[in-house]
Amino acid sequence: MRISSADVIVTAPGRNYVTLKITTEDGVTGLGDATLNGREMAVVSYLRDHVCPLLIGRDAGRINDIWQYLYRGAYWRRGPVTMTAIAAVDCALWDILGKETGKPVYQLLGGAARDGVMIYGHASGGNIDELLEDVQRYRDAGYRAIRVQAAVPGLDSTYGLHHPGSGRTYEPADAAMPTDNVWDTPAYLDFAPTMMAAVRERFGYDFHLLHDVHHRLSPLEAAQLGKSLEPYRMFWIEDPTPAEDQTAFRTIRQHTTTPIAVGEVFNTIWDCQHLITERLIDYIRTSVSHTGGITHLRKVFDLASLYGVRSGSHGAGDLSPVSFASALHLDMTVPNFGIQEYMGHLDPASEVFRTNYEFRDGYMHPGDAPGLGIEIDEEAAAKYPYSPKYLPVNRLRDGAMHDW
Ligand code: CS2
Ligand code: MG
Repeated sequence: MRISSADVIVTAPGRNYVTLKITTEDGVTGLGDATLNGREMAVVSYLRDHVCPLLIGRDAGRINDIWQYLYRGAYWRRGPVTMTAIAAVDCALWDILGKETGKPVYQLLGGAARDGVMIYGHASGGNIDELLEDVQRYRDAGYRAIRVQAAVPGLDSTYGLHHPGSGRTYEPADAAMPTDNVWDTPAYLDFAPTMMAAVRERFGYDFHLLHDVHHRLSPLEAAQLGKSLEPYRMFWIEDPTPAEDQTAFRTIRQHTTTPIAVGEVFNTIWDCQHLITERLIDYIRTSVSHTGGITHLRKVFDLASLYGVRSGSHGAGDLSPVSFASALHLDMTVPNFGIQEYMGHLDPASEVFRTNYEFRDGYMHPGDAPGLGIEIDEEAAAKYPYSPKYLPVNRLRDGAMHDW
């Protein structure tokens, strides 16, 4: 099982994706997602120039050793670029091991701890009526958990909504230069409880309700938000404050019982350590493709399990179907699984990535094909060339840059 080649495939079926394909001397291939939204080519270079040449000739079955070799051996550790590159290698090696042994990866990880993976879908609207219509759509489709976002009245644009005229896509990274959005915290804090009240009033309480704050509040504002949402029994509020300021979460915790989810921008167990061990959060949102792959994310979830923190991995559309398949295999096996985000992918993505996962009754299953159960059609991939695309940036009314 020696590695004979490692190739990076860059394609844009609906949005930009970077995929690592590792091939063994026996011709077995494995895939890993290496997409870092808005900074894609940094990971491409890291892989092509510094990682792929180091893999040739190595035993593909020594997944732990290769992980340590890339992490410790680089001297420069952590960070999104490094950890996304390592993740892609790690997932591709698990994929190869599955294909070699004829087993789906979740079996290699110790087997299923559940029958399926609860996912949450994303309802949104330009106003509350549109949002309620969208929630209805997810209810009809059988979702047991729904994230809700709506345009904040008085603001020209609100991040995280379906893009008008774009069908089901949203958070589209569709601009050659980042556009400026304008943000107003008091307007948002006034609006958020009315949005949740409308959703609960119409649909009741027999499904999980989630909301993403996109790192925009101060600790006290986040505490106020959490308190104002308590009557609506949120499953979580996500990223209430910028995640790198970790003691902020102590303040939020002291004031509200609304559960908190954090971690989509974290890359290692070290980033999560204090939030978990000090029980400052309820869900850890690190993803398989930005946190060192299955091998490392498993350690994060194991640490979290000691402290009653559950998993809730990031699964936005800028993580490719390869990432989503990898996440599902791990989600099947962790005892402290909480929920998995599923934003879905645009239609051209299914031309390029052949998937095996299946949605049934609110749950996803990764399927039983050997490995990750995902293939890439490189001819189709070549039809969708890369060009740089950016999400918007966020400014306050006075023009100052703000978090998003
Ligand atoms: C969002 C992300 O899904 C989420 O929770 O916060 O979509 C995030 O905006 C993007 O992944 C950024 O690349
Ligand atoms: Mg988020």
